[in-house]
Amino acid sequence: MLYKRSSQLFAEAEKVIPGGVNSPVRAFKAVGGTPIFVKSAKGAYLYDEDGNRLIDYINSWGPMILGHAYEPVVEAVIEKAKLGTSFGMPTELETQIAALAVSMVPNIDKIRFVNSGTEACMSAVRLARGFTKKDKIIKFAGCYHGHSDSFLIQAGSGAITFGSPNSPGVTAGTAKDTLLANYNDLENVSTLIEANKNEIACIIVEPVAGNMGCIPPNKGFLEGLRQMCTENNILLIFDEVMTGFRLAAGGVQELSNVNADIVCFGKVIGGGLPVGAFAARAEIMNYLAPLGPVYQAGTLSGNPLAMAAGLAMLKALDSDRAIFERLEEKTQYLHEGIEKVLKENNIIFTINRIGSMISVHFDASPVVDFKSAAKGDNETFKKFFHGMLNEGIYIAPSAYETWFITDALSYEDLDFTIRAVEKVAKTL
Ligand code: KE4
Repeated sequence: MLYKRSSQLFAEAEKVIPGGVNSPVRAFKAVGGTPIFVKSAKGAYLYDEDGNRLIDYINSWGPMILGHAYEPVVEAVIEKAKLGTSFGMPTELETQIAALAVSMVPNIDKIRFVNSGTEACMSAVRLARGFTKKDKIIKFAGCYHGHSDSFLIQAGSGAITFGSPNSPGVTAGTAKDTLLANYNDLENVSTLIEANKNEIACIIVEPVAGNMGCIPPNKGFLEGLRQMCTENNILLIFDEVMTGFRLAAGGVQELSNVNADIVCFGKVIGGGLPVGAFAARAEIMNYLAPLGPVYQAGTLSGNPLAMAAGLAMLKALDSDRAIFERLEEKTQYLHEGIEKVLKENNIIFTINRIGSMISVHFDASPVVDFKSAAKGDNETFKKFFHGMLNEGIYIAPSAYETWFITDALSYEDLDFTIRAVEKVAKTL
């Protein structure tokens, strides 16, 4: 694979954009080499600036669940753009997508749209603090809820990759209100709650973690969090920015039958345009301005183009619920194929998978939390990443990410990918 043009473009970008990228994980720092500049994408494929075609397993970090340039979304955005691109005034479209989202997701009455997953999670925590009149939050090491100050404490995703899970610029005053727990460790959470009696506003959790690789909750973990929150007047926030409208129409609440108090969304809900959202029962959401005292706002919140894309996406998922089974079947097929060829080549690995999320870890032990995820052999991962790229497969440029399967992937694409893993395994 040639990357001459991408390298030239990266050198240009570095002159005017910090690190040449607008989001750190894109910079390939964890795997080395220069980032790929994409020219276009369609379905399961990316077409880069050097004319290479790549099978995409990142899909913009989750949104492109139906494949790139999905016609109904593209058409909806084009038509809407002709009627104006932003008004800063209410539109019927916002009510339509809000009503559809509320009908698809359990245990929410109202939803507020924002422009990113970070904004959704940041606002959800402020709402929880305002509603409970308590200051502290519990988050889990390795979970990532965006780059708001309160979350950059042992954060996952790019924060781990760059070894700055506790980012400079986050004040001690902020950090003291963020308590850190271990994922899948209920005893640890219970100890934190006891030590901070009546001071904790919320527990925010990725109900399926996707920012330290893919880590499903152990049996009883979410149920345990629910019970502890109910018993201690703590709000349970499910950060479903990754899992919402991906693992099921109703997300992990539907899969687990565990009800969160506030749910955060991003990625899929915007169909590839900048959309985040947070939702809860009316009693909580009515605490938000202009109805209640908790302030939250945004010039481009509910932007018509973003809402048009999101509505087209949610309509497609709502009308074809079989997609979630198709995604699960394709991901299982890929899992079994990769597992077979890695075993045949005596590679030490473990694979985590749930629904259309999967991750490959180069370590033998089960990956159930940040500590076990960090044990993965990163040198092997780097070779794997670049080997797959050379075979025309684009996976996350970091071991601390999950792959996102899209319905646009054919079984031929999956077989091609498995054969690529087989070739690369021989070089590891
Ligand atoms: P955004 O602000 O990036 O839209 O969403 C933040 C966020 C919140 N919650 C979860 C569970 C998330 O996964 C994310 C963002 N995910 C990363 C990928 N691991 C975004 C990629 C990036 O930072 O460029």
